[in-house]
Amino acid sequence: MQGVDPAWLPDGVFRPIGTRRTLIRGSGPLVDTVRAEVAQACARFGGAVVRADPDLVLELTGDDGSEAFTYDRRGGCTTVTASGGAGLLYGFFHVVRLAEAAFLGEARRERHRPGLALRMLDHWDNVSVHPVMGQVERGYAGGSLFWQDGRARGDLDRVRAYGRLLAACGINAVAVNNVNVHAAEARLLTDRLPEVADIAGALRLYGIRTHLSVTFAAPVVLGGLETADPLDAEVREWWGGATARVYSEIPDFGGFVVKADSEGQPGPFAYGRTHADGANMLAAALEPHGGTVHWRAFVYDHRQDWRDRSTDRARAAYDHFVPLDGEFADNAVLQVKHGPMDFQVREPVSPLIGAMPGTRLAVELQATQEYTGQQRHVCWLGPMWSEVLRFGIDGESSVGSRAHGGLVAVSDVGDDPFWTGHPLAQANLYTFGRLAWEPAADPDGILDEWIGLTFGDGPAAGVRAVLAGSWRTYEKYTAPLGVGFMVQPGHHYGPSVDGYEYSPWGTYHFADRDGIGVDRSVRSGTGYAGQYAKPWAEVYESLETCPDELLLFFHHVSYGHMLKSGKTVIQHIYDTHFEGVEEVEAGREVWASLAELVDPARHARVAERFEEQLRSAREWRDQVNSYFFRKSGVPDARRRRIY
Ligand code: GCV
Repeated sequence: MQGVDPAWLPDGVFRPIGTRRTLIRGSGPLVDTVRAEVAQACARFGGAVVRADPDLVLELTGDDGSEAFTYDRRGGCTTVTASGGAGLLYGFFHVVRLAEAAFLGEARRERHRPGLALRMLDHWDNVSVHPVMGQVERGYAGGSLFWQDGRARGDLDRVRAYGRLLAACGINAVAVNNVNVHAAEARLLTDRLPEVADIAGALRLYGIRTHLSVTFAAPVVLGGLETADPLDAEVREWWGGATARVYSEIPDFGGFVVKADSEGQPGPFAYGRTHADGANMLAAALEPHGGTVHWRAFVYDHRQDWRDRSTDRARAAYDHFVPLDGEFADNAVLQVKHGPMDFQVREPVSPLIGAMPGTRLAVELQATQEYTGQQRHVCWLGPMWSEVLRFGIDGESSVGSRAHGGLVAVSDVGDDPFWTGHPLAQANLYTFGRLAWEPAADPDGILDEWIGLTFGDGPAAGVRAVLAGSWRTYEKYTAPLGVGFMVQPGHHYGPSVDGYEYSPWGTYHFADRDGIGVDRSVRSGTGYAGQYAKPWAEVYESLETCPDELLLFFHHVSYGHMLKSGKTVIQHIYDTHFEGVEEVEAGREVWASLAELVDPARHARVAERFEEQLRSAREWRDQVNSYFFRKSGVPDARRRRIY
């Protein structure tokens, strides 16, 4: 596609396959996709699709829908076998990733299967441009890939190319519209369904199922009923009929995503019903067709009085949903944000994830960088996500192993030529897919894989240096020690230490002249720390054992409080903010040194973003340092410039 960055699938990565003789056995739509891929690579590099004497065999042995594949290397031949079309597709991309190594060496047999069955991207895309949120809510990569001029795109080439990129990192589900469902978008469920079907048709070629965000009020706003009460027979019938019509147009439709009773979206509370009642009604409508409802747990009071110290937003999801454990239908998945607040650069893992053993949970991450630099800053989130997925909920079983309902990320993609606005933000998308496939994978290995595919060897060390520590760098120059927010209200870009301090959103830091932080202990605070299983409830409860990086999330301490690092809180704030900016300066220099080794357009885009990142990081440093110097009166031990 002209003018569009090839991301992790540049032509060159197909050379090892494209120069070989490949035998393809089996039939079906995904085998056709694989065959077309191989044929295209051979046309470019001189290999062939053959009937005998192959170097590579790609074989579909059945049709059981499995995504697993076997990779086998023996007698100078490489074989991928799968019993489902998707497995063959993933096996093909596995060979692409291995490059020459797929055709070297002897006697290797490996079985690959995804750790999580559902690996999904949620797009917060609006069909029409929303007056406040724009077309893509919290989108930093241009307009929507799916919707243009108030309709589904007529030309779906870009959507197909997106599907291809996603399949190459293992993603198998996409929700195509915003969880805040506005008037036009509500109709995607009914009279505008053919537009969704067109998109689903393009994504299906790469094994991706399409999901739709729906409004809980649909029976009223679309069906003309007087109620959306989930226990009302007519309402249930309406949903049953609407869902059946979806499946008649999109037989492999994945299901619904629902944000209910959250930030103004309608939900079951209006009818005195529980969230299990609401989710189960939709689950019942989807069940005959094999679909799933993803019901979001992001339910909290966004009209809180800041004076009210008894309400703690961090507690909300647990308080609302844990009493409902065991009540959700088998095809209802509760989708939980990975942290208790809202995708801050540092949050503890949501205690809900460990507290609902009788419910299928999906964990939601945010690839779109709402609070992590909005794709103007380099911030590779792989280490943070990996920490979340490997977190031992009860000291043992990991989040990754509890996410039976899958791993979901809010997509960072738009119609930008580089897909993600900041070209290096592609690494987040890729890392998400690979971690969803293998939640225990080493994120650094995934980063190397992405760099190798996207850039080749030349600039690899430099690109790695820019990305590897970028999440910690971002953390250093923004809100300290897990306290979060301190962003400009509304758009959430750039610093405003008190921006949300006296607001109704429940996101406070409580800084005064003596100290800072939120007391969430059981002993003297909101009791949030007690929502964790052992050992975490005790670890977080105590000032002695609470990890430094989360200290202000769990405790209110004085500026002179000594961290485990041996620094006081105030000196930590000063030091990290100076260091963070220095690290951005260093990253910018490294990037500049790669000019000859990186495609000029891509290089220029990143270079331009680095200028803004540096400006913004300095602003963060100076506002945060000045704020705390003025509040505390404690000077920087190193006497650096604070305003
Ligand atoms: C789609 C945060 C964001 C909202 C988003 C919401 C959610 O509050 O700022 O834009 O809405 O999360 O996850 O539903």
